[in-house]
Amino acid sequence: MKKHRSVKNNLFVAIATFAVCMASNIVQASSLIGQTITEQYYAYGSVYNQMSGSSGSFVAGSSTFSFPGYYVLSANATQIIFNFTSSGTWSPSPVSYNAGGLYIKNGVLLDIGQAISSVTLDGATNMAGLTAAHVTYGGSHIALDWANLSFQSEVTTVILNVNTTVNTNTNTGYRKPTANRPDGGGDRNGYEFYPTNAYVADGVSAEDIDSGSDLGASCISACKDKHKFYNFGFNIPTASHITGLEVRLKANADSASGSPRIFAQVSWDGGISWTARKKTKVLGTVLTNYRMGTSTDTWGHAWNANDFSDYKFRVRLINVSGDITSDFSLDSVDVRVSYY
Ligand SMILES: [Ca+2]
Ligand SMILES: [Ca+2]
Ligand SMILES: [Ca+2]
Repeated sequence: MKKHRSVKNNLFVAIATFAVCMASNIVQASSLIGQTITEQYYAYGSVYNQMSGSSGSFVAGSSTFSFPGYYVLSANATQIIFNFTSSGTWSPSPVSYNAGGLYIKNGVLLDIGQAISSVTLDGATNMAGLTAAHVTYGGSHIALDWANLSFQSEVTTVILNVNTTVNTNTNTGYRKPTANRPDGGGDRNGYEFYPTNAYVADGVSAEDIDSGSDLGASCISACKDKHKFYNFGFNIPTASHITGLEVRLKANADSASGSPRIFAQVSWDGGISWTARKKTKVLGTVLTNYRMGTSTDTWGHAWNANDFSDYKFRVRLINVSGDITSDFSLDSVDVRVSYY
């Protein structure tokens, strides 16, 4: 008797896992250490410079400033500290400073040299009557108004908790190029058909047909077609700190033969110097987005905002395949820069 074997087909269910990328703010805790802090006394309706110690500066974490007969001023990473060295009462005064949200009748204006996100009175503060209403701040300045309030030698302390944390989630959004040029290597013509089609993601592509002049997979510089894209029109504020950049491509190849990939490099000096290459996965045969870099990846270069000017910034794409009949299609290339 023949035994019938039932063959079960195992059905493998591919579970697509979606990585949900939350847009999170990257914050950088900043410290006052090493920062030069300046102090200016205001009273009797104006700036007041008639006493030794009316104005001066010190360095947080390494020096102090003395206002003789009043206090010694110092700072650590997050606090500015007044320790009073004599006893007395600050005089009544008309308004002496009132600008940019800063207000002083009789008191002191500090400039900490970096943007302030908040200032609070520390719980150890013990000047009677001094409240949050006596502290104003804006930009890099803090104003303390202590008119009519008293202090005691070696007892009174006023401590400001200063928060200079900065938010680094600013980015340029994805910017498109408005200029292109083939670079040397391979057939020396890059995307020889309709290169401007790569400016906008619209399903219409620039084409590099039968890309490359040699099969050598290691021959990335000499044997492969390259194309530069530029004039992205970035407008990044001059003093910004660049945290990273992303190059995004929408591309496909005609076949997986030769494992076609696109490599990318970026330049900060008009194409004289280039970063190390990054590469896409093996391209599929339908248009797909490929992203290289992240908001915190500088591609190994210390960037200035000015490096992203149209005059300087370049993206170079290199089409790499082990099959010289590979065709590359590029619907779009765009770049997003993150900074604070
Ligand atoms: Ca070509
Ligand atoms: Ca072909
Ligand atoms: Ca296009």
